[in-house]
Amino acid sequence: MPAHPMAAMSCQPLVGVPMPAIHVPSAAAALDSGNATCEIWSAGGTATYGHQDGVHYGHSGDLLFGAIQLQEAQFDDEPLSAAGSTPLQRAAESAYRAIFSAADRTGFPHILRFWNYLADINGSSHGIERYRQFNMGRHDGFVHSGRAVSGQAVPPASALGFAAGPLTIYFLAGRDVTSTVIENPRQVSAYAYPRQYGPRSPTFSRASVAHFIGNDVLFLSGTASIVGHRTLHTGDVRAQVRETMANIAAMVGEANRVARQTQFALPELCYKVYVRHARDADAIHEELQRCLGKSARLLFLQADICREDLLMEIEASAGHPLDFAPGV
Ligand code: 3EB
Repeated sequence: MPAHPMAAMSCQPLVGVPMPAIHVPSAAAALDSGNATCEIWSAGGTATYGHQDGVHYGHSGDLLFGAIQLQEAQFDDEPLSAAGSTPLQRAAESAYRAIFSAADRTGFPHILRFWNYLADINGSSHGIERYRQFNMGRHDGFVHSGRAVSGQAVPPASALGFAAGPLTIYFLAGRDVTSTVIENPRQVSAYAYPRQYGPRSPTFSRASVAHFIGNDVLFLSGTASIVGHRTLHTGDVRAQVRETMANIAAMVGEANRVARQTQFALPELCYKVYVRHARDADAIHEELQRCLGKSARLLFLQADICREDLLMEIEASAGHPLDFAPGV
């Protein structure tokens, strides 16, 4: 594939290319040489770069990559009682409104995948957990942009925490591409979680298959040790890995029923593994190799998971080329 960068994360600046820096360090000792890990999405053709309402983007042909980073302090101007919402909630709503507006205006309305990173995701302020504040703002951002908050139109996503930094959201969007959204038969849809997980449910689907001309691309959302809507194996990181892989296997099975041009196999996926405690990375690595084989493509990152009792989470994709060059 002609490598023309649409976007890069955590790299040295390239002129014009949207590059949100995200403070999620490597969680694998072997990779942890002090170098930043860099994720680059590239596409054929010449990329066009621009920005609108704080959303920086690059697009080429059928695909757009966009990113927005917002400081919560920018939304700290009104007291909670007057606004009826917290600064993080307002930042999330504002970010999503800006994203949907930029996606529509550039002609890439079809969001294929979201990634969300926020500081102190398990912390609380204003009497409510910050992940729940984020969910309320994201939900309102979808609604006020005329986007559905359940069903086939909801894109897959991940939401992770880091120690400190701006609310950071990046996304891939398509121009004409259609995609089929997949739920996990072992899990309640996240947008239908009961109220015990917060006043507004998380707005994401479990996975999707995007049908490009000539190939299908699989996007799996952040997936954890949740069955139904409950966390399983609290305190047992190896059992959490096995349950997570059972969830991923179930979704790959669903994906293969709707894929039109490709069949996906677990060992071939590209995995991003978020580890709450870096000390668990070796145990997680061992379990994954047992399940996927020694040549599995795994990137280990240290991040907070959105439920306090989750020790790890895995996202994955397939159906696209991958150059994996640790340490470069
Ligand atoms: C879960 O299944 C675990 O809020 O966007 C995974 C992927 C999770 C995405 C999100 C949350 C999100 O509920 C957490």
